[in-house]
Amino acid sequence: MDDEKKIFKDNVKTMEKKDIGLIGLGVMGQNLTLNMERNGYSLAVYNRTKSKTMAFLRGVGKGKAIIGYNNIEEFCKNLKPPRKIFLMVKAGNVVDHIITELEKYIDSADIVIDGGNSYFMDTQRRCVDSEKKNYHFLGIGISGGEEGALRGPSIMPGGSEEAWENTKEILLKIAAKADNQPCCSYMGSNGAGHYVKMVHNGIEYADMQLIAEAYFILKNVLKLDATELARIFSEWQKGELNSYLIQITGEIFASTDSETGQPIVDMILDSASQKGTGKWTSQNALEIGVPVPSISEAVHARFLSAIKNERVEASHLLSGPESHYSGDKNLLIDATQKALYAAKLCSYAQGFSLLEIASIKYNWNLDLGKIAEIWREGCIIRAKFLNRIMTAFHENHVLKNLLLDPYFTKTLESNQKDWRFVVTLAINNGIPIPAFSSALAYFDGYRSAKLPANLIQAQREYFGAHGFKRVDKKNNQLFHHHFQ
Ligand code: NBP
Repeated sequence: MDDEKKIFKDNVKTMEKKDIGLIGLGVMGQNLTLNMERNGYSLAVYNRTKSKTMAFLRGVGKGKAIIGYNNIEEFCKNLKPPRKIFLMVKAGNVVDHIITELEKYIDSADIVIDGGNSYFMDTQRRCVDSEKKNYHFLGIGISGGEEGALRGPSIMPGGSEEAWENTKEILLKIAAKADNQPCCSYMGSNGAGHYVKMVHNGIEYADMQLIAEAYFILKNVLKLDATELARIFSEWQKGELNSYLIQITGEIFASTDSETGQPIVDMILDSASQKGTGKWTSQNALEIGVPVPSISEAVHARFLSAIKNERVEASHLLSGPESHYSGDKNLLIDATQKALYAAKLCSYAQGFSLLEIASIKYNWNLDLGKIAEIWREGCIIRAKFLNRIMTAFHENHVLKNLLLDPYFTKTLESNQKDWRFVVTLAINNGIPIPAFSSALAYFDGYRSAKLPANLIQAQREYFGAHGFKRVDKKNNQLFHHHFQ
């Protein structure tokens, strides 16, 4: 028996069919496999690149109830009915390609589960296809990265309700737990799970950008070094800002580069990448007409960061104010903390408002309180204040916007002086803060009974005779005016 065959065979404890199949042994697939095995399930795994399967079974998968296959037909034959097959592959055409292959070997009660970051409209199409072809399809959002996949992610399933009933025991077991409750709940039909995950990522973009802006203000105005920043973030972690992202940011500041001994953050090029989920959130919000300026600004900020060479050239030609602050250092650190918290509340309010409108538009009946509940552990945006969001929606099922909840109203009232101070200071110092300032503009716009849109309507009427509603008439009738 050659070495390869031996490796695949070594892991077979019994010749029994396996409980679950998983395709795609990348970062997420490997860790989810280990998570499911640890929770008592046997697995069959398949990966396009055979050597990766071998390395996995020889390494962390060794001696476990996991068997590897080199072809999809054999892989399918060795799964218990109804088959439950997880796809943990790159989103897009790859998913369609694998589904087409699987369709040759699966039966009517079988369940295909796409756990990647698929676009929700692709999931909707795949759900329709699966119904026509008489099998079940689940599109599940999984958040938590490598660590979450292994120890317990936050899971957002959507699609066939029957498939959810048949897989929920597994999903609830492998999910993270908050207050002993699984961070996993059925979101709704067709693309609901992937939509909720997409908005999760949109909020994540805004959250990361806000933290980056707070860092930039403290670094440029107060000239703080990484050691001081690490101390400040670990202090913030003890308060209202307590969250996974604040925690890892503190740890990042404390970490040094092994080559130079410098703080690692200072050695990393200031050019951010993205995989598209933030952009999708922003695009869909534009499509259905929901304002999410802080999420969109976070996406734009990554694009702007990515044109590094152009920025370097521009920096020699375009001038701005020198950084200057003569006030109290601790006062500014404290104000930045309050501003960050207020801006963060506003960006979460935008994300949840998008979920609310999308739920109506796509007929999902999303439970916003439940979504906050399952984001409290396991996922990247897990944060202490998600308890506040959960309570807000549980106490008021028809809450239109989180900003109207008493806790949010009170917090924004008490933090806004510092928020305005920090935004003004950053602008006067020429520090770009698109997320901080757009969140403030959202807050000011949302709380304004009157906005200057009357003038916009007048301009539209002037050049296009589009019509306008009048302040002194209650009905929706459109009026016209001759300007000359
Ligand atoms: P990786 O890049 O680590 O792995 C990608 C997997 O897709 C590999 O198994 C790869 O096989 C497979 N694959 C590709 Br690429 N092209 C293929 C093809 N044409 N046919 C068959 N298989 C193909 O990704 P990952 O980080 O594990 O992410 C997997 C999914 O989970 C993605 O949709 C991702 O967006 C999502 N997700 C990732 C995270 C995260 O933190 N990483 C979090 C949440 C969700 P190969 O080995 O042969 O190349």
